Amino acid sequence: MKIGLNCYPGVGGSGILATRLGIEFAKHGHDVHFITYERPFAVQGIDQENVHIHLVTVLEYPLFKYPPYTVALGSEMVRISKNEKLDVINVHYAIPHATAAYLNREITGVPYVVTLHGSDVTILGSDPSYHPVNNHSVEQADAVTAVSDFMRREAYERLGVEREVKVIPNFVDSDIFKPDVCDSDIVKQENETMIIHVSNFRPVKRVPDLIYAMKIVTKEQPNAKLLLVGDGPDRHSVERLIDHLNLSRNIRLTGFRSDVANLMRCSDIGLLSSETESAPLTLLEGMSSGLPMIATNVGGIPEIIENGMNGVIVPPKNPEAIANQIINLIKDPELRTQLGTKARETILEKYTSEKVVNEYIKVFNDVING
Ligand code: GMT
Repeated sequence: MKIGLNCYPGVGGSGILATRLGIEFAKHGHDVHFITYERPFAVQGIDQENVHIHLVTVLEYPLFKYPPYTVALGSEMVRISKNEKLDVINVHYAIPHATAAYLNREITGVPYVVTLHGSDVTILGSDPSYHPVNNHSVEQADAVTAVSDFMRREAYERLGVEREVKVIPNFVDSDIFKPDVCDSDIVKQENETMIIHVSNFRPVKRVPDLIYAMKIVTKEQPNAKLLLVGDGPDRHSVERLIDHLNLSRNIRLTGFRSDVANLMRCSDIGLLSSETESAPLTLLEGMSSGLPMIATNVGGIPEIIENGMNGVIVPPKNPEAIANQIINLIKDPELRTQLGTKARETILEKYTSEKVVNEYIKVFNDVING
């Protein structure tokens, strides 16, 4: 099958998911054509014969205050659909990708599948400045998928979508993210408990909540260490807060790391404090690594974590609740092991690449065969 894949190529979860999916499609023998404005972050360094990258050229012109990206993307989709004889295009994150794919189908007849991820539905998609065109482009798609049941409900309730939306969950490479020997330059002392948080430091991740939680935790457990992995808009304010609360001995910021799987393996507890999420990849990665994850009770998270069984759920915007659960897990290594083991089992049962890739391929086949 010749599959066009379109996404935001940066470090956002939807782009990472789409690129990991593309790599998996290619491993299954399909021809994959990424159509994006730059080489996707997650395919850097991956050279597979049947993975092709086509970059969208956005022409600047003095008249334009806002260069018309949707027209440029649609035009590149048309070029690739015709030249490569694509069977289907799968766009990740609806705005504006679904509209470009809709235009492409008008011109070339190539069907498109929209995958809904997050703010393309919850915030932007429902805003009047985007809603009429975005809604139409989603409604008219040959198939629509969402990464969680929460996202599907949001599509109905916020976007006003009336058509069928199929839930295909996100996935994690359980061979990369797996419990194993810790092999990293970031080594903890024997009496320390290492807690890890990985994110893009956007306000929605509420990283400061973790810092306030650590202030409480370290009063009782001075050997608790928090590793903050990643980078983004809140990083500087988080650094200042750590200094202000005198926590630099207990919290370390690593910036971007390419060895997240290793860092997770070297940790004892994972944390996610977001105020909303549809199906967070870092949660799946932590669980796949056998970590007991503490995560907020928002969006699609309760679909993945069953509280007290394969992880711990806490109310959002509540550092004290996070702190209490961290302390509880520090004191109870047996519970950590129990939750981590169940977490890994959950991943192997529901969130493997094999399972998810097959579901996407089935949707594509159904679309192609009408
Ligand atoms: O929707 C966003 O704000 C960004 C989007 C992205 O591209 O990172 O994130 C969403 O998609 C990810 C991949 O499916 C999910 O892991 C994230 O939970 C989701 N983020 C939100 O819903 C805030």
